[in-house]
Amino acid sequence: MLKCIVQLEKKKMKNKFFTTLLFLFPLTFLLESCSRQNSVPPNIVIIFTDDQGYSDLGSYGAVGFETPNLDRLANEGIRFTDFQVSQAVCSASRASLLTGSYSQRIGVRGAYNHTARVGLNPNEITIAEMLKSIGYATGIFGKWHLGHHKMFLPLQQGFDEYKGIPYSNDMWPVDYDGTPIAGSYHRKNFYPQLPFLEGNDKIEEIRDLKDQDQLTIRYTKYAIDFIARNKDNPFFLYLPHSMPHVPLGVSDRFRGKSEQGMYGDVIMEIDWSVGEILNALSKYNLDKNTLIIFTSDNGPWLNYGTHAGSALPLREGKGTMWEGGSRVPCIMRWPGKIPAGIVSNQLAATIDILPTIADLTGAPLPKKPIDGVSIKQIIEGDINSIIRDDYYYYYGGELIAVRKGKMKLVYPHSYRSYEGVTPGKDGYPAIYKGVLGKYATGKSGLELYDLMNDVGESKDISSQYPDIVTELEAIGNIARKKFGDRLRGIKGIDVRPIGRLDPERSLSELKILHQGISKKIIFKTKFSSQYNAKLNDGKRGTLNHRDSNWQGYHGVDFDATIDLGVKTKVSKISSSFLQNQSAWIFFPNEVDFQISKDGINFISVEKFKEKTVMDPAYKVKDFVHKFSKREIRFVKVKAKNIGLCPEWHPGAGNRGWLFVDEIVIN
Ligand SMILES: [Ca+2]
Ligand SMILES: [Ca+2]
Repeated sequence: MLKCIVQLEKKKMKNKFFTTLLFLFPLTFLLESCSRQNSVPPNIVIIFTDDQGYSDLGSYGAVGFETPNLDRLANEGIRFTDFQVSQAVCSASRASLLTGSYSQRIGVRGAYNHTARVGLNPNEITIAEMLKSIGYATGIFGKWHLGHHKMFLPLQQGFDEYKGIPYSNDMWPVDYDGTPIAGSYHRKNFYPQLPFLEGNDKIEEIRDLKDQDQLTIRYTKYAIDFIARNKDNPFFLYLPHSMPHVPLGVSDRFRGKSEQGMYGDVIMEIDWSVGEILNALSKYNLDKNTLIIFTSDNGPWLNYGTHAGSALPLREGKGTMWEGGSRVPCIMRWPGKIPAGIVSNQLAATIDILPTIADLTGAPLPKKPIDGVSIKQIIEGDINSIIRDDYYYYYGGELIAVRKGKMKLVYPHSYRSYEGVTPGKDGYPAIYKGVLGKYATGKSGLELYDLMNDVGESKDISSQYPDIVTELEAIGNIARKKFGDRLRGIKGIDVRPIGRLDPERSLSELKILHQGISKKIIFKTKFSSQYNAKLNDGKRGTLNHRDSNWQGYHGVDFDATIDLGVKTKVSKISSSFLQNQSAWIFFPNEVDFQISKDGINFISVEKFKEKTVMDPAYKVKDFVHKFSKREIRFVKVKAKNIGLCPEWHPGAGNRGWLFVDEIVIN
């Protein structure tokens, strides 16, 4: 009670009531009540590594290198053995950590490169915004990867300060062995120089491995400086390391120090960094008022072999939703609050971090629905309490698996596989079937695994436990209804839009009434089975070519005729086409509108010619022909596909796509 009064009255130091209090209570008692340990919300430090495997820490069974500081963190706090990311890939995983939502809910998928025109929607509330709202200082030092355009950068998502790289450290014009290849013919020439940002501005470039070698030290230095500057106020420090994502970089101090090799050296340096953070907290007497969370964004990138970590005994790695991809190490430490040396085997996830922090700090939760739950009870020592009983494993829009307790139901799907592929070494990915960096493809059926007794997902027990399968299917059905499932062509009702750099079409443009709706269409050319939207349903496409309102033609022209059934007075014909050159979708080179009364003799009423130009923007172009009312029955729209991707395009020589969404007749 007194503590609260003291806090509330802090600003009114001079008022009489407070002076009276000073007289009434011994000064020492009052000072203790005011000390940061008791009355101020905790500082939050999240250290997030990139592609570090489940078993790449001493306390998780690392082989060939030691992690004394991380082990100390585990000895002084809680270690989770069943901790999940939302998708085993950078951008999606980061979006979940910062918003407490399944990435599927908020539309973030995959790993953005420099061509991305999307990012975490600025309307989403991040941990930084949440904590800023109750007065925290907020800083991020490291890899962002939630959109590199200004509107998506950390300063626009609740962070006071930012230093680091906007996306992955391998998105640069440098060969796997470290040779800069800018200007020469090379697949990595697709990338511009890797920018290093301060705030919203590029301040330098990471141009070679020597620059990469300094990243861990630099991020650590910035982090410690941030702690020093904010030692007297609550702060949120987010330290998303670029390492151990390839290309590996390590300073001379740790190079050659581990038995494992370069990867072990890199983890040892990260471990050193954790030690530096611990030292800084201790130096400023912040230990007892700081929650540190250490975890990784996804499992190891196994086809980099000696430059990759390990998730053993888990199955597969990064890019898959087998446990090796989705299950990551996680340690939390808060002396005095989290009992020392405890281990929880309960299911928990990065999406639970935001609500847990809200619970611990009193910060208000985001107003929009999120998916995480507070695991405060577990970290305070009730290690066996079941707070999260189910979980959805999505990857790239597909519902791959669902969990209930230790049971995991995997749906039939194709997946990237590292099995049977000889991994690469010294910074090179595997060569599979003669192609550098290619993955094998695995295929699963409907499979049930008991992760309690078979954490390596080796024994499908679905036929023995049909009731459990049914029970888990029900969870999967809820997931699909809420968030959709590309494997089954289902759109979710609870999804929120991704942030877009390019202006999106308005709702009135997306749903329209016209005379062609439900009328018969005759297609002369073949559209893709994947992009098979209707052109006579009054629905038009958004900038997302996967929104199921686009019809796609792969290297093929478009030629379709609508039969209105009877002669109809018409004054306007229009069709729109999509451009998203990063997805190999181009505007047509020619659009031809034709009309006919009998379906035999067609008159071309207007032909539009388009020149293909390099343009990274996602755009929809509406081709419209207007005329004074005429009685017609048939409308034909023809559009010429670009054919092959142009010379300047990364897909040069491969078939380009043409996307059309509706034949609108008024
Ligand atoms: Ca990653
Ligand atoms: Ca349509």
